[in-house]
Amino acid sequence: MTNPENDGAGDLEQSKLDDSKTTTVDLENPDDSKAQLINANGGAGTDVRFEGTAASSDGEVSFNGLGKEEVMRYADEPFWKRLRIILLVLFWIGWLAMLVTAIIIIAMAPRCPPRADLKWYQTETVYQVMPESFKDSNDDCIGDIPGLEDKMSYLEDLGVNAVWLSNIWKNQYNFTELAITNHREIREYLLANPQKLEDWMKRLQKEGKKVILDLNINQVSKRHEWYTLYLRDPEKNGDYFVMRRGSAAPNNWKIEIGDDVGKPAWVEEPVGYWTYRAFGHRYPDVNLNNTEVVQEVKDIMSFWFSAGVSGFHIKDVEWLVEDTSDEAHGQKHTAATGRLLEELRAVADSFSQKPGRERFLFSTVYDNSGDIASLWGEKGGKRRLHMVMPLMDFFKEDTNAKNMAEKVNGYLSDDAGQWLALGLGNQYVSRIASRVGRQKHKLIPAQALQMLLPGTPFNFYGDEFGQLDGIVEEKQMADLPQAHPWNSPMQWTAGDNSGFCEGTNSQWLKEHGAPAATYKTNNLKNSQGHFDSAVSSYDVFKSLLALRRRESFQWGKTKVCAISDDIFTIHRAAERFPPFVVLMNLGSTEQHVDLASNTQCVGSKTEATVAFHSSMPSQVGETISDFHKQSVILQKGDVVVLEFPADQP
Ligand SMILES: [Ca+2]
Ligand SMILES: [Ca+2]
Repeated sequence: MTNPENDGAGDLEQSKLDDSKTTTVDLENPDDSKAQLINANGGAGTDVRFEGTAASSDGEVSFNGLGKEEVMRYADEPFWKRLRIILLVLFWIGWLAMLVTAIIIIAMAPRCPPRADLKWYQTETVYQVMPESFKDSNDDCIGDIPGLEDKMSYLEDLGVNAVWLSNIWKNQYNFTELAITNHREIREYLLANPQKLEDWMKRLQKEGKKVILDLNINQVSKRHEWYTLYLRDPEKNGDYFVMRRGSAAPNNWKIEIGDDVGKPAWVEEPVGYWTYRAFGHRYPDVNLNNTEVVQEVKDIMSFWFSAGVSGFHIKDVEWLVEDTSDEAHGQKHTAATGRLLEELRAVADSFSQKPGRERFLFSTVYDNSGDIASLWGEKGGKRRLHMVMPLMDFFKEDTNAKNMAEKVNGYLSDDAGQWLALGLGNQYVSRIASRVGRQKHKLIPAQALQMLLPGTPFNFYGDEFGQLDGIVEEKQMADLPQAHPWNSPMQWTAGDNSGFCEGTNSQWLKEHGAPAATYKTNNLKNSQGHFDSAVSSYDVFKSLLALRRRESFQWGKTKVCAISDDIFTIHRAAERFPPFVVLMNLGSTEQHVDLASNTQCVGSKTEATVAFHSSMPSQVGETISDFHKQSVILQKGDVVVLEFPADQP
């Protein structure tokens, strides 16, 4: 129901409101019309109405202008007609000119050259240390993690932001690696617990630095909890190991690596239960076909990824999962290993959401026989390892350009997902400087190979200045089969114990070698001081590491050739960036290289700038033109890198 009184009062109010909100505009047009803008509902909306009066009143705004007749008279005059047409034409010409200019600018503007989407582990150089041999902090002459922490500034100066620590997990035996007793604890003599390591890694992360660890999962110590549980109840817990029941070994597989090579790989323990051991009788193989075990491995990875680890080196990758139904070939490179790698990759990927913080997985293989292509890449949606390192231990005293080209071409893959890890040495092989022996001049070409091929370089500590193998006396070698003179302590200086420790002799030094007698000259400080040559291999290493940051070396296409027995070439070219040619003389005499007759290997551009010269650094920056008339002269062991102009779009 409505109240009439209230309705009347409402109308009055509305009327007052209408008047107060009215603004009248006197157009003085021939019809004497007057336009009013009226707020008809108290401000919520606006009406427009015309009134038939020309008179002004208070509050009205009025203006004068041309009448319609006047306007029409001027409008018909030829001058104004022409002006209107000219202005109209000019407007459209201007508009079209702007359109055409915009199209030309867009079409002619130089496009940015395509850049590859590389992750940090593809652009950085990795430095591998045996923590026991790198730097001692407490005078027991066993290197440790605080010692390494102190030396991180050295790595930074070298241009390295990623360090790979080998074999740090708790082990049944000192200085060996196979008998891990706990994947979440650290060897005592390394002077760090997981929390300390985590704190350190998190500090490094803030500086953009990375730590990589070994992931040793193929076998464990017999003192590992898993094996203890197995012994307690083989029927219930046996599935954690490659185990078969029976009165005889399931097949005649032999141990192929380690101290027990050639012995049967199956051991009966306890009676009626056989466990498989690929690396020796003390190290039972874990059953990585068992989903519970795989979950344990994933948990170990997550534990360390969460603590700040940036990548894992998966050890003994070819041996991970066996196929006992295939007695002839089931010990190595099985299809099940590929499937396991996909599961482990998924864990790394789940920690890789933040750009620059991606986690990666890689492995070393010692030859490219077997199905190594199945280990890595992202083919057909099967994401496996990020990288594989076919160790370049073929590089020796007698290496020439031809056998090097053959080997390297065997590693290069057309699959962009199959990124290479480039390593010349590790703790299991004689050091590169010792391998080239009396052919010392070959050390620099070896470094160039590691730095300038497509992939990520992994430098073994000391190789950056050409450290030689240490010395383990023959008597000790007989007593200590695990002795490895190639991971003797880092030779920092010519001082006592080569600057590695200030204590007295330790078991570590006994087993892994005193520094070679040459350490007084063959040490880092000496190499940095240029005492024995104009350009040391340390200088070369640093220069090549910097050169590697150029686009063509980062993601360019690669062509590798031997243009003679002595001259090895690498051509690297990224689209629309300056291409490079690397020339190396592996022979023992001076060589004159005629580029013009080797265009299939080095390209056909006729002008270049010297980007690197191993024996004459003063030549860097000089321009060489017309290779048809002049050849490039290389002394023995020389590495020369030429930079060519980029292709224009
Ligand atoms: Ca120590
Ligand atoms: Ca295995």
